[in-house]
Amino acid sequence: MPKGPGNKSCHNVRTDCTAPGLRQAVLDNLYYVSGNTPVTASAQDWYDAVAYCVRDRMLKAWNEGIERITKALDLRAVAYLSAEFLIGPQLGSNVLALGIAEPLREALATLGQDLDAIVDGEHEPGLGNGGLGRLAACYMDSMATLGVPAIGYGIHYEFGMFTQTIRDGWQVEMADKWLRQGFPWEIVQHEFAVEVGLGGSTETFLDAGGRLRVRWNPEKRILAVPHDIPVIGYGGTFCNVLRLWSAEAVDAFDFGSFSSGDYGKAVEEKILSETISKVLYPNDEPYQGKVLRLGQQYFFVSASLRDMLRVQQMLGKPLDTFHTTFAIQLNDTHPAVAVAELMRLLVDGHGMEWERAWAVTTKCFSYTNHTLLPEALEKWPVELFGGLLPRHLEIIYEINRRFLEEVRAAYPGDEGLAARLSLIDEASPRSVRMAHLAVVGSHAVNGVAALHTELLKTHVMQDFAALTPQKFCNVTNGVTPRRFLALCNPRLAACITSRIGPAWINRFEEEIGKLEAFADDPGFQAQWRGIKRENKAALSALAEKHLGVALNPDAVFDVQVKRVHEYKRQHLNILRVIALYSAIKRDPGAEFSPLAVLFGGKAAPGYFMAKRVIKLIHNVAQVINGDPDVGGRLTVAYIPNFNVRVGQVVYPAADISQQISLAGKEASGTGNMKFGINGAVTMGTLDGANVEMRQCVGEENFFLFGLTAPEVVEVKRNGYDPRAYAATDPVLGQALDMIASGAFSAGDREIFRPIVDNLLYQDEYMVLADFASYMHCQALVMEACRDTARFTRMSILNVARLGKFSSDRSIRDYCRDIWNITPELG
Ligand code: 4GP
Repeated sequence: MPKGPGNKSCHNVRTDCTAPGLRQAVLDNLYYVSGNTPVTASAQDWYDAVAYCVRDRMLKAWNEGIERITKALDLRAVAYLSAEFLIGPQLGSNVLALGIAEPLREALATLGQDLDAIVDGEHEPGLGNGGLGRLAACYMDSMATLGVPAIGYGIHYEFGMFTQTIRDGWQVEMADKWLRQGFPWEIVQHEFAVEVGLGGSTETFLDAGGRLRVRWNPEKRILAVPHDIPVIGYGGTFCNVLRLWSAEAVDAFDFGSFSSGDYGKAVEEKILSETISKVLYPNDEPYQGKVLRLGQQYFFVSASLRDMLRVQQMLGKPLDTFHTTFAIQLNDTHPAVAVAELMRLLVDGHGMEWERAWAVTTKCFSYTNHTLLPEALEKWPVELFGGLLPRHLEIIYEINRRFLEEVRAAYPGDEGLAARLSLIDEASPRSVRMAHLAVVGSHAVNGVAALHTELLKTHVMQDFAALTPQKFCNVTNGVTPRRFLALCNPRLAACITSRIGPAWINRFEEEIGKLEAFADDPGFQAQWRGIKRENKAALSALAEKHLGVALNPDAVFDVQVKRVHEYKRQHLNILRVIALYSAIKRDPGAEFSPLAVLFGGKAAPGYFMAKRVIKLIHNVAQVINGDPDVGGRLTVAYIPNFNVRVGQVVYPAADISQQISLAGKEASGTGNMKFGINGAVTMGTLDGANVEMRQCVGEENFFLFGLTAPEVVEVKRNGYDPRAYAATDPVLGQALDMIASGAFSAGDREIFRPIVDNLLYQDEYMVLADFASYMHCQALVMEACRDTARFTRMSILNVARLGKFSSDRSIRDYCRDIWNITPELG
């Protein structure tokens, strides 16, 4: 009998996708997996029963996926190496991919259960900081949907991104124990565990053929155990795997110590080993000295490469064709040590000649850069690096020696150039430049938006771009329209499908433009507005429940959700809010269309200024929301613990999306795209992917303000003086004075002094320079919002014209320009 999801006549309890079959499967799981009946089951038991039922229906595609990679000799698969995969809640997206929402809903209803409530109750794995980790997850979704064989390799952190709670307006971090109640989506594959070494020393020896070889004798060994999570493509037929490594002790228990009575020592090794995958590091904090972080990076990279080599050997393919089996993508510099590790495995481990090994290595790797902030480019002090990875440091020196030889041959006498390009920064303390290692070891280097790639080529990596221009290319980011429209905004999705059919879900770029035909249709416009209002009401209900803040669903929802960082300029936004508040106070009777300004996002725990900005936003909110003169026309709210799940409620409810980083600082942004495809109109600077989004939607459908990247450079070159802006713009001057005078801190003039002083005397991200232009833009936004038909048209066109920003398009670009892989589907 044929089996598998989609075959409605099949009655296997693990594959049947009819409502009665699903009902039976859920009941079976409840009974046999959780040891419960519907009478005794908790919400968690129901969730588990449903999750296992859905997972069963993914296993056919999953097993076929693994067979595909391990059996097909001529297949090139992507190995996506990323220290972060922010995958978000799994149940809803897997149900969507399998297309079983309706029968499952029906089945659960007969058991007195609500599918949406079960989906909403999932605790998501927070295995990423923000954009970079979420991008990796969108790419996994697109690769599975397009039929690109891929393995995502990462770290199975025991504690993910911290949970943010707010106490008295301050961010307080709590550990994210995402595994506390188990994670039904993963399968632990003990048989593929590998040992990873750390520390120790190296020695040379002569091999049987009389060749000089090097051996690394690590001081310590840790077991890397793979946890596999299926990533199923839309349609449910193609499945890839996300393989996350967790660290265990090679010997969990030292019986010697135990029998001599030292119980603590008996388990010490276990505890030390497990710390490697214990916790995700927050970004936006200095890397210096975080030896554990380098340990994590090497740990997952080494385990992943050895896993790939195992596949290569299983296929019976010779090692010098390794690059034909795997295209290895380095997601930022976090996995860059892979370049040295693959060389070590090939040269030391398999006795390959250096030149051949280098040719294979550079054909395997490609590197994506995600940041223009110089402080975010990883550098490891040589001493720290050599202590942990002595053999890798030697290999990096050798790579560097050969590389600089080429540089000197091409540019004789230019020692300055050699020093700038070197993999080693000679300034004290000497350090290894991971971005340089990634560039030298890769055949392709890409930025994540056109402007970003341009700035990489002309500024951050100018010398490399001059040396090897052919390596540099751009792949503008994208987001998956499955999770960030079909799943998170079911009302809008149904409305779109009713007009243009369902093909947009996996052919977004090709299909979504058809919506443009309805942009001025009054009936369609009314339906569109009705949906937005319902989405806003849903978010309001949540805000009321969790924050006690009443948001008026008829107000314009103006939203900024993202990591809190000075370059993203949440403080520019709050200055605008203060200015609007002052205007109301000056003339409480004047007309003011209702506006709800919403914020959300986490600050790195050690980032003093960002945490103070969160506090300022809360204090401003408290004053404004409680002021009878405002009368609810202006409301401010901070949505705590912003994560994928919260995003899925926020994006569909926004009218205005705030993308206000200083031009030249945001590599791309992807929140901008998530808002846009849900019909929010962007208020933004010409930064990152905003530039391309504006080109696509048309300048009349985008609210632009602020300096351009070249203007930023120009103003700085001429000596930027923020105080001059505060002195000449009374609105700005007053907003700053209000903060400084304690208007939002019960008279306390100290608490926000660091913010005000920083803005007046430094203002690295030029908040004050862009303020007037931002306020002018604000007036245009309010005017547009009052013209309902015009604004609805803008909103529809934002969705219809953003087809390019599907991650499917990005993945096709990678396949064509970097990986040389032809997607099997679509
Ligand atoms: C982010 C960038 O800041 C953001 O502009 C970009 O859209 C995203 O990567 C994906 O490319 N970087 C990070 C990080 O999240 O940790 O460096």
